[in-house]
Amino acid sequence: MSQPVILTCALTGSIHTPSMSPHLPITPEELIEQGLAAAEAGATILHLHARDPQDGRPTADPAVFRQFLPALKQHSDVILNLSTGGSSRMPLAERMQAALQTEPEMCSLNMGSMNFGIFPLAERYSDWQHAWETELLEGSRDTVFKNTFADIETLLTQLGQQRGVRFEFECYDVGHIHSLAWYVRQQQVQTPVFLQFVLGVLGGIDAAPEQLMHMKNTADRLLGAENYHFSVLAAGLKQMPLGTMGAIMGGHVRIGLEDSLYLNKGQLAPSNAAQVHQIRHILEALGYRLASPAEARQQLGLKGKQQVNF
Ligand code: KMH
Ligand code: ZN
Repeated sequence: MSQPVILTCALTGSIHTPSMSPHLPITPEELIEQGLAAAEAGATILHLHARDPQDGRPTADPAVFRQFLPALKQHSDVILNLSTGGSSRMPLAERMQAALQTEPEMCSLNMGSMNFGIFPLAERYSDWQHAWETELLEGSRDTVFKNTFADIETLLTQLGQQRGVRFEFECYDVGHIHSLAWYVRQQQVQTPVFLQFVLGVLGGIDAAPEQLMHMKNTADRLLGAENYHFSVLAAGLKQMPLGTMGAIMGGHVRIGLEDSLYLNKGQLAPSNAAQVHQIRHILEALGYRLASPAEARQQLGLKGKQQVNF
């Protein structure tokens, strides 16, 4: 029997904006409701960003995270993974504050500076609810998503070594895998590592099957297949097909409204749980099952939900 599939559900992110879908969770109450529903539907991990409850603008304010983290922890066994990516225009010190204070089991760690173009989304919509939405989208044309080696080392040290946080290493291209392999060789990162192959972000590798194979082959060559677990995150409409391909390749899957607002072309997902149900149906039809949080904690070497600070 193939290994159970660790399913990450990324609830809201900082790419999509409120005017793009009425189903994108914004407030702490909506994040709690959608997070628990996604966990109930089978999600193993929730990848979490926060938003200003007033207008949906991305925020990294620890006080906002603290409005929803305790309820998610109390009412589910799901693994809570805090983003240190925030939004690409935030400085790292701001992006990592919530994780420093709450000391979660997992955090994302972005493995390189890059362009992160979400400005093409602006031309697909018209009646905007908030002025900040088009400013954020257009602003990505001239923003570098900064993740220098010093930034990476700050996260490895202050969250990894000092707080026992394990990482979802976000790799948007093969160069990011090269950087991670270097840190493994420097013994600054312990194996097995958990790689998130991110495909389809404008500025990173494109979302095509041959590129997923290229990322996998690169990780095998630079890390060794026995030294990493991988998950597949494809942005937009490639989310379900490339995620499914990832599971078939022996990997794990990430879905969620952070990365795609859709179930299918032209069909908005009515919730994060609907995407969980969809990928679960596909995977189970192919003979796979979803991993429980307990199985994933064991496989990824997590510290346990009682070791967090919320
Ligand atoms: N939005 C994803 C493409 C992070 O939060 O650290 C990448 C991401 C980064 O989730
Ligand atoms: Zn994220």
